[in-house]
Amino acid sequence: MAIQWYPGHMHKAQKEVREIFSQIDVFIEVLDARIPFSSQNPMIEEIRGDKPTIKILNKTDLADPENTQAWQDYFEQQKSVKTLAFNSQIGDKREQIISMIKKLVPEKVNSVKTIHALIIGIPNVGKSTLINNITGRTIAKTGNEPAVTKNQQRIKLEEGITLIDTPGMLWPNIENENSGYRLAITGGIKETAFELPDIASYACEYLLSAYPELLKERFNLKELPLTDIELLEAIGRQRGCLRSGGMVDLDKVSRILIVEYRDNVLGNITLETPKMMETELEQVDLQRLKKAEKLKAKEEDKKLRRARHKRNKK
Ligand SMILES: Nc1nc2c(ncn2[C@@H]2O[C@H](COP(=O)(O)OP(=O)(O)OP(=O)(O)O)[C@@H](O)[C@H]2O)c(=O)[nH]1
Ligand SMILES: [Mg+2]
Repeated sequence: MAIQWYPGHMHKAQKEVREIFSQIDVFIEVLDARIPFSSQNPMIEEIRGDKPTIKILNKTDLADPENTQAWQDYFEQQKSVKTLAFNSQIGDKREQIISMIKKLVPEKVNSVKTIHALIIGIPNVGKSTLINNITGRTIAKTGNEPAVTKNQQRIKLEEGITLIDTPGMLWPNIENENSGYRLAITGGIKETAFELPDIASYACEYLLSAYPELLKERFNLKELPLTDIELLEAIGRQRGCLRSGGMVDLDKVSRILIVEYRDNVLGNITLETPKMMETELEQVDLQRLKKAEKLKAKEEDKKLRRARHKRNKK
């Protein structure tokens, strides 16, 4: 089952962004460095068009540095996009962000006009933390769960820049199922929208192929099992997550794995690479094509039946 989460407040949030679109000089799209592609909201891409954009790969302290660089190179090829690898819990790149914003809107730099920078992105990615980091004060409410910010908030900086914080937004149809899983694993989707063992199994399958050594080390496993479920069971036994009768408690061990992943206890792990996304996007295109063909066949069948019905009536 595909994972989806698009509550009403997100629909409202995207409408409100569209309403102020003409005021915006720069889009600052905050991405999760562990899932730079899956945390890109296609609806935001569509809204921003060609407006100057800084894609901030945030939470780099949790991601695999090599992959972060690969993703920056990938995004920098896009029209009017600059990137910045960031850890918004540390305040060391404030000046860099300010100067990047100014460079993108040179016409307003020495004028009385304020530069409006919209901070936008999926839930729980660190938008409000970034704002607090830039201002050096706790202005925006933050929290380790999705949908903390509920309304737009404007913050004026001394440098002639107004930052606009926005509620985290997902989109109505996450077509790439893999992205749904990754968004759930990293914490961008509310827990009621998925089953923990499903996303933990997905994580296990990926970790077995991409980061086997980190798994061995963290869970004291000399040999790794071959399948995701076997791995979950091995971790469960190792951590004493057992039900009466000795069966592994899958809910419990799944929670342990996901929490340890999110808390960076397993190590610096990125869940997707540009190469993986290429393949997945091809699959999505194929799915779309199949869906369109099915729909067409259904329509034609309907037409035929209507014509037959008419003939029979005569
Ligand atoms: N490790 C790490 N954690 C971060 C970073 N930036 C933010 N966080 C944490 O991520 C969680 C979410 O941060 P917020 O700033 O509330 O995220 P948001 O994007 O504003 O979330 P919504 O308002 O719900 O859309 C908080 O627990 C932050 O402390 C980072 O660079 N590294
Ligand atoms: Mg927020």
